[in-house]
Amino acid sequence: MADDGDAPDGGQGAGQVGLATRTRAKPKKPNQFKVLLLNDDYTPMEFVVLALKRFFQMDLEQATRVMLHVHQRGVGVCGIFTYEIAETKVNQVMDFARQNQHPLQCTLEKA
Ligand code: TYC
Repeated sequence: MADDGDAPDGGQGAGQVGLATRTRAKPKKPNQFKVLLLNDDYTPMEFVVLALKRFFQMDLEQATRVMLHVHQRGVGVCGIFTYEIAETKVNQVMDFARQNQHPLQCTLEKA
């Protein structure tokens, strides 16, 4: 995975010589998706912080900052991931909220 296709040699090492036959070795990046957290009036702040720590590996300070941003602005980004990972995070947050009977909402958006 070290090769991102951007190497001047076309990403195939010293073996490739002669004309450049393509402008890009491979697609630049997999599609990225933002995981968004939405504000509501009922979910306790501590629960949101706990979810951010648990599913997004944030420390207390980061999680508190993101939670307060969402609380004040209505929506905030928890992280940016490939589709499969973003979808998993959304499901984890939504399941955790449901299990604890909080209306917390989490969704995806193409980055
Ligand atoms: N607004 C909630 C409260 O005052 C806290 C909260 C923050 C809820 C972020 C959801 O995504 C959220 N208890």
